Amino acid sequence: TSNQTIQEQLDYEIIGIDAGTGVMASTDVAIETYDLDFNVLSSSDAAMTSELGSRYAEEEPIVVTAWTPHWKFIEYDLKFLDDPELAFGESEDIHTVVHPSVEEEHPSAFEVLDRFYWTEEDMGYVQGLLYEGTDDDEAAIDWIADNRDVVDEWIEDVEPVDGDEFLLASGAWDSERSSTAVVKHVLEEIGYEVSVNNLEVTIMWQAVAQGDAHAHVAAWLPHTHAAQYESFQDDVLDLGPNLEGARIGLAVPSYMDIDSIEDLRE
Ligand code: PBE
Repeated sequence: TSNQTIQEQLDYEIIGIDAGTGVMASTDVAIETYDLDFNVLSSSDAAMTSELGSRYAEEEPIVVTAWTPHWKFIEYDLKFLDDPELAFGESEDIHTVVHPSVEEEHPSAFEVLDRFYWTEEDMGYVQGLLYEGTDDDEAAIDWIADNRDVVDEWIEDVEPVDGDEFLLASGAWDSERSSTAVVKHVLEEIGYEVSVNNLEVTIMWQAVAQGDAHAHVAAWLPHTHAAQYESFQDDVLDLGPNLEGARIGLAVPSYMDIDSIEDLRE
């Protein structure tokens, strides 16, 4: 009812994703920093967006852990809550990281991974297809067909290989399902046999650092994966941004009457 506080309306709950992600770690920091009396429910990207979809349809209040690029910002009218204390950092980039041995042992893959670079709009296109229910491989093939000239630049003059195995670590977030699927298909075009392993964030970094996986294209830096970068930077090679202008935070539907994380404090 109208005399409930915003905290009561929200049931003192923030709808989170998988524990172990950077956005969940930053949410814990935000709760501490802003002195919030909220519980963070952990689930998954899919479960969070499904809860968001049903509350949005009823114009009910909800706070979610959020990041962009993500189709939820296209499908729903959402706003990031202001974060004056920068619990979620500022704008960041998504980097490609490889095990140092890749440069010599898989020079063709190394070259393609080094060239891989796309935009929020590109990733948004693939995410839109995933949202419609297209599977990851089909979505990647669709984007590649539409962007033949871009992909041709990534593979131009790169020596093809003959079925060499290549392992990409990744995670089951829409952003990474999109980028990883595209990279997988481009590497397959030049002859690699690529497998994808979806892991927790820290395990994804560790797999590449230990050489259990060759690469991942999911390094959110400098903020979201600061802890993982700190632990593993000496054992991976950072090939720089593959997408610029990413961001994490807490988001609410724009029909909600709050603008800042501070508004969640009693
Ligand atoms: N994310 C998507 C992940 C990484 C990629 C922002 C949800 C995270 O660590 O928070």
